[in-house]
Parts: sequence; C-alpha cells; structure tokens
Amino acid sequence: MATVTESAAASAKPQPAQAASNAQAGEQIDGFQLVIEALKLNGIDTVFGLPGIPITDLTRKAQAAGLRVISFRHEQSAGYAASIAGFMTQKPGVCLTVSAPGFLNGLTALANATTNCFPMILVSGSSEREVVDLQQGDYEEMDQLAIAKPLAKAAFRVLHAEDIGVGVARAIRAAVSGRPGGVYLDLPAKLFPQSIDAELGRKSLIKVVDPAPRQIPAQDAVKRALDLLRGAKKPLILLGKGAAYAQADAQIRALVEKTGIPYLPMSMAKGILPDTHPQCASAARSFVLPEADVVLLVGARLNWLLSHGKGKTWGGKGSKDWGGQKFVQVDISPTEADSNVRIDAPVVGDIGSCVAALLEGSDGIKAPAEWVAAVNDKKGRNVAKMAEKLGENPAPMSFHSALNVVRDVVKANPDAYLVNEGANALDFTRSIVDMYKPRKRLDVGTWGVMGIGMGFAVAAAVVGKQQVLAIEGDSAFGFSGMEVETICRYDLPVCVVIMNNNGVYRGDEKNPAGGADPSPLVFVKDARYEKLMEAFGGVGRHVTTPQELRAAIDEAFRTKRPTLINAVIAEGAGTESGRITALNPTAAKK
Ligand SMILES: Cc1ncc(C[n+]2csc(CCOP(=O)(O)OP(=O)(O)O)c2C)c(N)n1
Ligand SMILES: [Mg+2]
Repeated sequence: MATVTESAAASAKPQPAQAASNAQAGEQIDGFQLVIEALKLNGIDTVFGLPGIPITDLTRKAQAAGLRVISFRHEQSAGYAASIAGFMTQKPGVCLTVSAPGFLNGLTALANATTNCFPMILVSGSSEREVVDLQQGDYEEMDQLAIAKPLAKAAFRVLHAEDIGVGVARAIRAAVSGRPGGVYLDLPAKLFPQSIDAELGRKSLIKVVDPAPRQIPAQDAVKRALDLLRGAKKPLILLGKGAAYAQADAQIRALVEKTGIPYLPMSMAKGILPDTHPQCASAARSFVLPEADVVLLVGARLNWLLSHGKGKTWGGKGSKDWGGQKFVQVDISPTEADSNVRIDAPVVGDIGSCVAALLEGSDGIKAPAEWVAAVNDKKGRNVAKMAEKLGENPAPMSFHSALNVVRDVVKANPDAYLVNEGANALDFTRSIVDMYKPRKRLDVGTWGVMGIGMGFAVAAAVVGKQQVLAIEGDSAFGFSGMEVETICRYDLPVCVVIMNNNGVYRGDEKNPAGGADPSPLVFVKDARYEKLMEAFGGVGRHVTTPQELRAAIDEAFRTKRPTLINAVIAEGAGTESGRITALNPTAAKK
C-alpha cells in the first residue's frame, strides 16, 4: 500500500464539489506559505535550521521562495548562528527546529540569546496540541511553549493560519524592541497544511512598522549624568556589547573624543573605536577600574564580567565592598540600574539617543590632564611588558607567540570577523588581538558559553559576507566541530585556528588516582583536527611555528577556502579556567 505523504495529499485531485467551491473562493494559501511570506514581508532573507517533521517542507518551500536557508548538523549551532546574525544586523535571526529534541537543542541558543540581549526567534514545529495536553504519547511530544517561556523574552503559539501574521509580528517586535532577546514561536504541525483564501491570508500579514522604536532619554536624567561627569576628577567610560549592538558608533566616538575620557571596551565592544585609539585604556584595566571616580556605563551591565561593580577590582577593601565610584548608566532597560550597586545617574533610552543627548550637553566636560597622563603612563608600561612577551618564540608555541600572528593578521584585515571561544584561547585572544572595527569580535558573551564557534562563524560569513577567522580552544571547538561540514557545504570563507594544547585549560593533567583512564581535562594527544576539514573537501594545515601559522592563515584569506589550522601549543601553557581561576569553588575556598 502506498504511503500518503503530505505532498501527495496536497496534490490529490479535488472532488468536483470541492473544486467548484475552491474556484468560487479563489486561490488558497497554506500555513507554510504564510509563514514564509510573513518573514519575507519583514525583511528576513535568511533562516538557519535543521529539517525534519514538521518543518521539512518549510525549509524546502522557504528556499523555493528565495530565502537563504542555511542547514546545520545540530540545532544548537543553527540557533547560535541565528542569534549572532541578530546581533550583527538588528534584525531577529530566525532558527527553525523540529519538535521536542530539535527544539531542546535549539533552546540553549535561545536562552543564550536572551541572556546576551541578541534578537532571535526560535521557530519550532510542535506536535498535536490535543495529544500533548492529554499526555497521550505523540511523536516527539512536549509542551514546548511552557518550557521555552522562562528562557525567552517572550513566547507565542499560533494555532490558526489567519493568525500567522500577528504571531510573526509579535515575535519580531518582542525580539528587537527595548532590550533585545530570544523569542520562541511555536508552530504546531497542524498549522502548516491549513489553507485559507489567499487574498485574505496575505491581507492578514503584518509588516511591522518601526519594530525597535527609539526611546528618548528624559532631559533631567541627561542633565544629572552630565553634572556628575563635569565634576569628575578621574572619569572613565565603559562600553558594553549593548553599545556595539546599537550601531551608534559615530556618536559614541564623538562623545569619547570630545570629552577626552579614557574608555574601556568590554569584549564584544572592542572595535567600536579601534583598540589602538589613544584613549583606549584596555592595557591599564586593573589601574583604571579602582582609580576612576565617575564611571559612565554605555550598554554595559555591572554583572560578573565587571565584578558586579564592587570589590577589589573597583578598589573596595573587601571582596564585596564598594570602591567609592559614582556610576552613570546608559541602558535601554529601566530595571537595569541598581542591580548590583547604586547607580547615581541612570539614563534610560536607546543608546544612540542617549549618547547623542550626552554629547550635545557635554561642552566643558574634559578629562583632567593629570588623570589622562596617569592612565597613559600605566598603559605604556603594560604595553611594553606585553610586547616583550609577544616577541618570545618558544617551541612548542605559547598562546602569546601564536596570537602575535593573529594580531598582525587582524591588523592587516580589519574587516574580517574574529570568532573566539575557549578559556586561555579566549582570554589571551581578547587581550592580545586588537580590533579595529565595530561588531567584528564575536565571542562567548555573558555566559562564557562553549559551542558558539562554528555557528557564529557560519553566520558571520553568510550575513557579514566577509572572511571569518575563528580562534578556538581545542575543547571549545569540539562542541560544534561537525559544522565544518556545513562550512564546506556552503563553501564559506572561514578559517578555523585550533589552539591545540591537548585539553581543557591544559593538556598535561594526570589521573590523580593513577589509573589507566586519562584525566577528565585532557584529550587524545596530538590529535589531527585538520583532517576533519579535509574530510569534507576543505583545507587542513598542521602548524608548529608562528611562521607556519602566518603562512596558513594568509593562504586561507587569499583563497577564501574553508580552512582548519591545527596550531600546536605547549601542553602546559594555559592556566586553570584562563583568567577566571578565582571563580572555581576550590580556589574560592582558599
Ligand atoms: C557549554 C559549556 N560547557 C562547559 C563549559 C566549561 N568550560 C569553560 S572553558 C572550557 C574549555 C576550555 O578549554 P579549551 O577550549 O581547549 O581552551 P584552553 O584554555 O585550553 O585554551 C570549558 C569546558 C562552558 N563554559 N560552556
Ligand atoms: Mg585547550
């Protein structure tokens, strides 16, 4: 007996009576088509995902309708790709997954997007509501909407084809307005084949007007902030990933340069102004944080990455003591202020509008020369120390000698995207490799999550249409390594460099019990990761010196071919947890 498939059912000849009523009713449109048209109407031209029931035809039909459909090997990578596309473009990145397990695989990326304020929509097919709600054991049964809710900024389900327009519009607005985040859109299998009158269906779609409205800060809030900055003896500006997202690069630069205030970029804010800018205080971070008296936070939250705005990092006596700074906080979310320490002057609004308002009122605000000189002095000494370290040429390579090469490559190719994950591989890259343009550094973000690597790299190449350089710890790479096939399949200009030290943090740990099992922290020694890329037709290189590394990266950039460079780093070169050793419970106990 022939199996009745969806497409066979759809193409079955209508009965005479039905045909007559169809003719009367005019052309029909189904749920698949309405979803695709709703996305297209809102300027979404690329979707990331992984096909299967019930969204297989959605991926096919989307491609047929001219959307770029990037199909991954694991939903988590597709989700990370969507989320970083959202960060890069201010349009929600869309990820398509199948029900239950596919949905759960995508959910990590959705939660990560919400945490990082990346606009993303996870569109997941789901099983039959009636069966799910009675827990009768459907194929891939799961109450996905309920599970997504606490991890998403918003979550919606569409049951009827005529509501698709509203569902997509609400998802878009929720993802990009105010503080951006991850949105879940649940589309049950039964929705897709529903057909309605095509004209009515198309009329029901909504092209979202002004999806992320500007939010103008109140004048008195701006004045309060300016007064504080005007009285500062040691002012400091901290630029966060929110400042990068806002694409207010020109206003931010103008404010920094007009006031002469030293600034520190958070990891993904590197490049809003070039890291080589004379006012960049990155090289004097541990000097400026405790010394500053007034700190202007722009799209930066006082979370763990900034030691919660208190403690020794900020000059406090004990680990939880306030360092005495006054804070001005520019943020789109009115509830961000005071989340860790007192914010003396919250400025609530979109970053572009807030910075423009601060700039307009900033006449007479100038960083005192003594403070600037002290910062520069500290910077100069630290840069000299770093240069010495970068000049060393040990065998096997150290993180420094390898990353010195990456530093030169990025300087020569400032438009390239730099994707970065790992522990030492992350921390050293962040501090050694200067960025020159905004939103080019894409990394593990607020959670320090491993696994973003290949998803981010694919999105950067597809959406950013530039060469991508992914600097990966060998452990970090493993989380999404199979996506090298995706990179080869779409023939993307992605060059992956694995900083291979044979393990998590280091490769020289031993089994403390002395047994045959290796330490939980180490991998197969001298693994040949480059062969993974060769397996799919890309270029693999095994390098042991900075010269070989440079030649291999240059070749990848010249040819634009998918490339994986296995860079051998000394097993003992890293430190436990990179720069965040102190967060380990054992270290904390000491
Ligand atoms: C999803 C996830 N799982 C586990 C971790 C814990 N973790 C932090 S860094 C890291 C890997 C560090 O090793 P590697 O990438 O090789 O970097 P290295 O320090 O060796 O350069 C792990 C497993 C994490 N951050 N995220
Ligand atoms: Mg490692």
